[in-house]
Amino acid sequence: MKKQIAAVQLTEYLERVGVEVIFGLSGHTLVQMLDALGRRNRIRFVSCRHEQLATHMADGYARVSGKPGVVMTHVGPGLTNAITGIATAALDSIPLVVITGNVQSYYFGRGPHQEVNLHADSDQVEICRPICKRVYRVGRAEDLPRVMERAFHLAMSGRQGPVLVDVPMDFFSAELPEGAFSQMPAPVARPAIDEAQAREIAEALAGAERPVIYAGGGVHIARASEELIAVAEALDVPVAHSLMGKGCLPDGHPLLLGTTGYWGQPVANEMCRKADLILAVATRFAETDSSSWDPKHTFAIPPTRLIHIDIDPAEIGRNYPAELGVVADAKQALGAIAKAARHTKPRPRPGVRETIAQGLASFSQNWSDLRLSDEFPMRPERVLADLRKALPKDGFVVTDVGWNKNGVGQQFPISVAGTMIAPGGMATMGFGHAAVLGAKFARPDRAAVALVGDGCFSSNMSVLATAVEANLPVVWVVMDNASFGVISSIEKRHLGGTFGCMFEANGEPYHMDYAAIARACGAGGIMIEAADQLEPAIREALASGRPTLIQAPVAMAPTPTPGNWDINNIFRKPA
Ligand SMILES: Cc1ncc(C[n+]2csc(CCOP(=O)(O)OP(=O)(O)O)c2C)c(N)n1
Ligand SMILES: [Mg+2]
Repeated sequence: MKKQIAAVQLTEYLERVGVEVIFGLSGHTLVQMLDALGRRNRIRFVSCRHEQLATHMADGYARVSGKPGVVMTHVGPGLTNAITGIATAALDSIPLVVITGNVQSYYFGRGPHQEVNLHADSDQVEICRPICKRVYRVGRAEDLPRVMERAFHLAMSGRQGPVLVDVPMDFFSAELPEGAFSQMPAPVARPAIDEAQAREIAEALAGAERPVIYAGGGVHIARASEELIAVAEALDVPVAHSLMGKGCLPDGHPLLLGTTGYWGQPVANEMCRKADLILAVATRFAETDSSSWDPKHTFAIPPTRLIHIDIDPAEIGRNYPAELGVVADAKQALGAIAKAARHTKPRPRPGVRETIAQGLASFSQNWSDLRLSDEFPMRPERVLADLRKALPKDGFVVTDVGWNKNGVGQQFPISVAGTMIAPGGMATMGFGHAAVLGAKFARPDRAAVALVGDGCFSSNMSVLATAVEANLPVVWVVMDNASFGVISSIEKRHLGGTFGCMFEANGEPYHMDYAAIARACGAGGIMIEAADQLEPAIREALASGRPTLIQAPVAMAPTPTPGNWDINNIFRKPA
């Protein structure tokens, strides 16, 4: 029987599975794979300078493309560097297949170079167990085809997430019979609800006095926003959403309440709290979206009745008791409910649209002047407003954590579903400036801007090199306040100081010249020196066709917090 090297066959298999890009970083354990990828030259290999960034890039790619992101890392430090990115994907239910090299199988346990073996021989996979749907350490070269099929199947099925495939390096070089990689992942029908259940839910919403639909990030993963709009409109039900659900209805839709929780909209919190029935779809009722589950603020369930649809049975009943839980794909379920809704007559709910419009308008008074402010360093609200003007409606805004995420969640209109990308569950600093590269790779025809803080950007600036090398014309808008701003605000508010949160050198605020660093890396770099320079700079950067960093000095200014966050009850000033 003819034989072929496993790495060559794996490369061809990845092509057949539909992989178009792998984000990774080399190491001796990967050399056979890199050679195979390079010789075929069909899958792009984006060579990164840090594995965390590679994983965030693959994550951004997966969020936009709807396909699994593929990452390749070296043994030991290669994999441990990737942990934060894998965890970030896991907590946002993003499918990744992470292929990691390991030491030679025949030296397991003897302590070969870079082996992790404190508790068991070559057991680096154990580090990933809590953050993966499944970890595989391939036991024999012959198992590699089966394990790869399992990895793609598991990453994409049910609640999506990362799967790790750990491959002793000698297996990549092993010869396997040609055609060894014959098993393709099966197309899997998503869990559905039946007609009777759909009718029951549609009728419950139609008959309710103050119903609300609450949409989570899973609505975007399932690409279900059209179906969601159809349900809301057919039954005349307002829609609130989590941070990750933002964009589920286009901005300005008369039934759109906006984001709930600590950094949300008062009218969204109010209507959710007073609802008699909530249909929650693809959400885990995360802490900050739910005002730390305090019934005085966002959700009071019970007495509010809850119908909860989620792909993962573990989410149903976890934070709030549901009168009906449904395990289903959001797109299928909402489609079925929209169909059933055509046969119902929703109860008239006069004044709902007016209440929403007034609520949103009166809260936005908080920043309507600030959006136009010429102050310099800039008001962050002006940064948002100018970015919104310059970014096409279908362009991506990728946030990190900090003012950028809180501000975008609350104050940045999104009118095309899936165009806001943020690290929700892990709230990982260092996500946005890398994930934007993956988003751009997936949709090169659309603009992609990362809005990030200076803390984030300076945590790992090698994204600049990767964007230049991979020729990905992304734009980074770096909000420079010389601090870990949101944390310094919390410290200041509760304890009076900002120790450990400010960037300082020789007792002065320490502003790095990120624009110059970008230019030194071969990217564009623009330093903003007056507020009115930002919007034209963003337009110029987007039109330039090259990766460009725009540094915007900003004032320290917290976002309004109409909801509740339990941490505010904890800190005590020492006597
Ligand atoms: C990896 C990681 N470390 C620490 C934190 C805690 N944290 C949340 S926001 C933040 C500050 C972010 O600073 P910056 O990027 O400058 O944004 P700013 O708050 O100034 O707007 C920190 C340290 C985190 N979320 N992730
Ligand atoms: Mg900052």
